[in-house]
Amino acid sequence: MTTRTYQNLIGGQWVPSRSRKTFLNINPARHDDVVGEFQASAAEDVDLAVAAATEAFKTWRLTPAPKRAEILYRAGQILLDRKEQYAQDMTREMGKVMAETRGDVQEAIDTAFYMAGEGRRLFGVTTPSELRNKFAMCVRLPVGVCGMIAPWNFPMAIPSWKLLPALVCGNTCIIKPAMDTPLSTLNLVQALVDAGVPAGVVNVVTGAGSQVGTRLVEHPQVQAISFTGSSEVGRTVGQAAAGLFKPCSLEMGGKNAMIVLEDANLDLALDGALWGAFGTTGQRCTATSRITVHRAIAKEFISALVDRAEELKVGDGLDESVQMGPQVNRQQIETSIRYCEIAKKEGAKLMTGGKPLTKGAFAKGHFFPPTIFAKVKPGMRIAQEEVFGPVVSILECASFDDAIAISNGIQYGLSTSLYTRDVNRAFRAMRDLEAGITYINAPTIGAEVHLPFGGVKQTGNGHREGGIGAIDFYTTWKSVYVDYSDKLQRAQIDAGE
Ligand code: UN1
Repeated sequence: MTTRTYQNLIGGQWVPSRSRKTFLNINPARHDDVVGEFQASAAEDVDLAVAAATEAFKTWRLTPAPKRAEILYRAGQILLDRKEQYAQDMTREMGKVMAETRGDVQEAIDTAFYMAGEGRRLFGVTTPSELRNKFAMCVRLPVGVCGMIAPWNFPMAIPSWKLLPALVCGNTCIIKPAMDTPLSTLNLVQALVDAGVPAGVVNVVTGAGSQVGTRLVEHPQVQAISFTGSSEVGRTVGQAAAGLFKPCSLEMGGKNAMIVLEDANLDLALDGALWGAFGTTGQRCTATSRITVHRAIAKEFISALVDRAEELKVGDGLDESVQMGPQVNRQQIETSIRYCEIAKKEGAKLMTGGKPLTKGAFAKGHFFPPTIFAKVKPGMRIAQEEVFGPVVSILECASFDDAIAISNGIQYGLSTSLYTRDVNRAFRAMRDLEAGITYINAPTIGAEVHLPFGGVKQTGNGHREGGIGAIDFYTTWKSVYVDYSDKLQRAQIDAGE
């Protein structure tokens, strides 16, 4: 089979990078399967995309929001028609199993329909003036040209969280997909193009962060940056954006804790733990990577979790019977290996997994088994640092308060979860867990698109994606005063008599 070459989308045209350099996108489950050849772009390609987006902004910002929304709605319908194909493409480039890639495409569909509805809302505020015959209101205006840097773990959903609210608000966009998963972003954008998005309103430039991402962040005509990825890169992005006073939304790491109290429904907690820890091969920002279990049930819980984890079928996600796919690339496998070594040295007890799977059907891919460490102490690195792989740490607690303190005792604050049947403790946890998201009787994953998504502490810098949080990021407030008194009225000075 010949390898298909994919191009950048700039100003409505599919074009190669100026340098003509390309890179290959390889299936992480089968290294001899080349998904496609993509453009290895550089700063000059970004500059062309920014010029196109700047030009397109002149008319897109004046297109009525309900009309912009109709394009999003049509894109949602197109994605629905192509869901199966796009899910297969995603499993091939990213590895997660088909049920999950269907979910990823569905998340983009949900975002399209939700944001299409927003076209007839985008509510502002009216408020009384302190003066007579004067009207006061706040309206939302688009920010301008937005630069977006997307991760590989939700290669269509997360780009949709960025592109679709930005578009309905009247912004134009340049998106840089992750190098491991450019096809899913191109598929999303193809749906937008087919739905009628005008030339230059959405541009895609593929390539390395050091080339494309850096230029996007630094380009003076890019008015806002949205980044999802590692804390290390996020810090660089945030610092560069801060120097230019550019609004910048950062969504980064997590070390998400599930608490299982002694009164929990254990079967339910086990189902949740397996899905939270090993869904997407543990490669979610929201993955359950710490489980704090009450000591009264710890033994029973750990042994059942190990049994269930060992039963999970690992393999190529295109096989519908497989429950956990590969990791996305070699570096991720190396990180998993490194953290297993660290955990063992720290004195944690390896209960299952811990070494890459390399034999037989696994030889051609990046496979790592479900891995569980018990006897983990809160201060250990395996309890503090993000692995982003199928590795979960189990800690024990003596009480509810102890569990909350353990959960909060980290630098991150994305997602948390509590299993209990006690409504009082559930409500205290909702209040006291330091995280942007708390689940009761459900694992740390499973965010829905119409609620704000993001975290506290070092997970982010205070912005939210999803729901109204996204609308807030992609609009800027303008306060408008209309004086219809026909005389000069001075705020704070004239009494408004
Ligand atoms: C992520 O964790 O990287 O909440 C995104 C979830 C998904 C999105 C996760 N809807 O699990």
